[in-house]
Amino acid sequence: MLIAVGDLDRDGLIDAEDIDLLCELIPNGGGPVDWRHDLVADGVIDRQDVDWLVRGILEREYGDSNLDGLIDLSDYNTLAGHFDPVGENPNLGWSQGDFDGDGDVDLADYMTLATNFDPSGNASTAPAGSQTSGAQEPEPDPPAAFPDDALSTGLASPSSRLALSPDVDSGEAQQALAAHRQAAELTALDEVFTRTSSTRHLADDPSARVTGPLNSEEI
Ligand SMILES: [Ca+2]
Ligand SMILES: [Ca+2]
Ligand SMILES: [Ca+2]
Ligand SMILES: [Ca+2]
Repeated sequence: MLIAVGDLDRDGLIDAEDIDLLCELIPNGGGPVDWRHDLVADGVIDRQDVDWLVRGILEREYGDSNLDGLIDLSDYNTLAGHFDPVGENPNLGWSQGDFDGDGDVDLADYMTLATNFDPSGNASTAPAGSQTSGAQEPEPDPPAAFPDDALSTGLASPSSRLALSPDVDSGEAQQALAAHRQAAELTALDEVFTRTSSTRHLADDPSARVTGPLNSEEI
């Protein structure tokens, strides 16, 4: 039987499980390399191979948890629902929002999704190097506080959060849904920040919210 390039677990599908499998191989990437895993054939398993699987073979982008070609509220909700910055859940993978394959669903994964947010599915293949694929650096020991620069450039910036919703195109219902989900997400993130050293409370910060018709119950 022919196995498609990229179908690492040979189940007949090229999907998120194959991405997860490839990410798990990276720490041992310098060891004996199975050529079927070495998608960018250079003798090592590394981020290049993952990039090729995601963008070249699947023609998707980081942040697309369900690999449907859109990076939208559905993906956002998936990530928010599995937000796990200390990696407590050992089963987290791409389809739960761990886009950099480091075993957690954290701020870096969130920023990847936010950066690539594209609910209209333009499927633009971004120029190499412009995306946050998480290749830059391993996470610091998870229970520690988020790096200060991540806080100042990331969640602490209301504009980076607001960027998640204005392009949603189907009107007030979508906007209300976005605002509602965002409120829930802000609350969840605040719990994280409370455990760390941050004193900022996004859920209490009107500037961090989408203002829109929100007529269902408050969280
Ligand atoms: Ca597979
Ligand atoms: Ca390679
Ligand atoms: Ca998606
Ligand atoms: Ca991650």
